[in-house]
This record gives sequence, structure tokens and C-alpha cells, in this order.
Amino acid sequence: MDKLLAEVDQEIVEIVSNDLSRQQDCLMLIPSENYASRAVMEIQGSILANKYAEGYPGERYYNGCEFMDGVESLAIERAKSLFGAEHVNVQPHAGTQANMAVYHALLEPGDTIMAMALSHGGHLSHGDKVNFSGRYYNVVPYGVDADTERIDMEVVAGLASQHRPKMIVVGATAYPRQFDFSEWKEIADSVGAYLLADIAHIAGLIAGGVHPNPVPYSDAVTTTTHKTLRGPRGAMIMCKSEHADKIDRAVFPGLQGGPFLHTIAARAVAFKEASEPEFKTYQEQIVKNAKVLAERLMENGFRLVSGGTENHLMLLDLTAKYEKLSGRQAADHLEDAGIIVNKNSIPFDRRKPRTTSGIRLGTPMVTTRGMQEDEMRTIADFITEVLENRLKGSVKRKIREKVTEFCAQFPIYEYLK
Ligand code: DSN
Repeated sequence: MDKLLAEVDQEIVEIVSNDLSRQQDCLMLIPSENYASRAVMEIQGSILANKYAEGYPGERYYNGCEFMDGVESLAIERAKSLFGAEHVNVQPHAGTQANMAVYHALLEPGDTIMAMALSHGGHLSHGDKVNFSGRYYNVVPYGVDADTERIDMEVVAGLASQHRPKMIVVGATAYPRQFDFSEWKEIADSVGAYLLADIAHIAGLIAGGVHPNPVPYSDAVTTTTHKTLRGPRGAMIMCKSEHADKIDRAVFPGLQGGPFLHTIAARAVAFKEASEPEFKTYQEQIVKNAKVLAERLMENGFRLVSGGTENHLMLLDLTAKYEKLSGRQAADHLEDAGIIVNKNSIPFDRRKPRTTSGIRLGTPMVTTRGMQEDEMRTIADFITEVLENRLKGSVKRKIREKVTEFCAQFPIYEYLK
């Protein structure tokens, strides 16, 4: 029982070591990913993983939970204070489960929800037809305007008044602009709809004060904890006190059994880290970096959806520069050079979701490494050089060497080497 991992399983040790090198040597630009802190990773690998604790603090279905209650209560109190929430449930294992719990708590199957279409930057669990949310609810999707590529609030208001949804979902995975949640609240109130804000991508920005906070305006707010928030993988739900019982019952026993106390403890640690002044500076830098990366890419001749970014991510429309290059091909070429992005549909994309005409880039991970504006210009130039020379293996190999050298100046997890 006391053997080291290296004594038990060399195959896994080798895989982890390879991925540590990849995470060190590559420029990781997927906007939904981040490097969790050492403290967050340490607690996830702790003895808290050994305990069942079905139920909630003070009312568990298992004995021996006195210390688990302490862990979960700390996570709840810290989340409440970080976001100003009335009630928090920290048990959802992932973002989709968090959204599912809110739907189960506040809706009946067949009810109408309005949410952003996945093809315009929404999320699978916002009513996409291949997801449970699209099967169990009547979904009215909204998207962006064809000219501005931004959400037109008059169109949203018109759809709401026409379809009278029971819930309006605001939130996105590929929308580079800010949300004014007070406007969403006004529209939801005008038709008597619940407002659900899914802030998975921007939770860190909100905690750091660089994006408006939907908590005062929303019936419920869901988020994952591992993106800009830089915690462990997992999710949580914040809601008004009046919905607390329904939402808690929807999570457990409605959708999940035992909570993962080791990741709930890691969430507590992440919320503590997010309440420190350095976290605000970090979030400000993510946004500054995104702006500079976007500007340099545009100077280099790329078209960005909506003409830039106000948050941590951007969507690059490849069709404007390279008619025949798909998002999938571009992401693969960039990976050859050690630059990791994801293919992503752009609004009104003529290609399928597995191919796409765009790529999505974000700055949380490179900012965690300490990179700033100058480095963003270098990264934009690397991207440009790779895509311009995408059929030349020798150029991509040369850039890969440069990327590795560049990344070496910003080391990660040195204690693991
Ligand atoms: N998979 C996440 C993203 O990449 O945006 C959303 O859940």
C-alpha cells in the first residue's frame, strides 16, 4: 500500500512524464484549459479521495463524515464570498451535469428554453440536438448577427416575446465579447423566464473583476472550475436562496451519488487562491494578452470573428486568408510546430463541426506561465509563419524548435522534474 507510483506502474509514469514535457514544450492556447496550481493538484491526490459522503454537510448518508463536512462547507463559503452568491452547490462533477441539474430543478421536460446555438458559440448542454438538453426541452436557439457577429439584444428580446421560454440561458464557449447581464435579466423578466448564466469560460475573469458578474441578476449561475478559474476539473452551481432546495435535490440524489471530496477540497483551495490580489492581476493580464494577440494576428492579415476580443479568447476565421484551409487542418499544422489550438466552427460556417473554418485561441495558459504582451506578438508571428508555410515540413520543424526554446524561458511545474 505504501509503494510509490514509480514502483507500481511504470507505464503510467512514462505517459505522465511525456505529457509533462508536452505541456512544458508546447504553447497551449486552448481557452478552456489551464495549468492548475501545485496546491490544487496536491489536494486532489490526497486521502480525501477515499471517502463516501453522499448527502450534504450535516446530513450525510454515511458515517465518518465530520471532516468532509468541514471541507465542503469551506468550499461553499469561499465560493459564496468570491462571487456574492446566496447559495452554492459544489458537488457537480462537470459543467454539463451542473446545467442538467438546473434544468431538472426549474423545468419540466418539454418546456421551452432559449440558448445560444452551439454553431454560433454556445455549448452542447445549451440545447444542442445531439445532447440530452436538445432532446428533453423545446429549444429556441439564438445566434450572432451576420454583420456584427455579436448577439443582437433586440433579436433576443423579440425571440423571447414570440416564444415565451421558461428559461433563458446566457453563456458561451466561443464568444469573444462581454455579456451585459442586466440586459438579459430585463428580457427574462419581461416574459417571466428564469435566467441561467453559464460562466464556465469567464468565471476567473468575473472573480478577478474584469468581466461583469451575473450572480445578482440570475436565478442560477453554473460554472466549471478548471478554466480561467484555474482550479480542479469539476463544476458548481450558484443560485438564489429560493431555488436552493430544488437545485440541491436535483444534484443529489437526482443526478449524482457520492461527491468527489478531494476535488471539492481542491475547489476550496482554488477559491482561496482566486480571492488573492495576484489573481486579479493575473486575470487582467489574460485579457491584455488576448487583446495584443488578437491585434497582432489582425496586423498579420487574419480576420477575427467580430473584429477582436474583450475576454480571454478569439475565433480566427481562416476562410478570409486561406479559402481552402479548414480549421481542422490548421490546428494540425500548428500542432506540428508545438502550438496547440482547437478547430472551431465560426458563425454561419459552411463546413461541418468536425472540419470547421475556424480555430479558437485563448490566453489563460500562456498567462499562467508568466507570458506578457511581447510574448503574445511572438506567438502571433509563430502562428502566422506556420500557416503561411504549412506545407513545408522543414519550416514547421524549425518553428517547433523555436517554440520549445521560447517555452523553456517560462517553465511549468519545476518541482515535478
Ligand atoms: N469543452 C469546453 C470548451 O472547450 O469550451 C466546454 O465545455
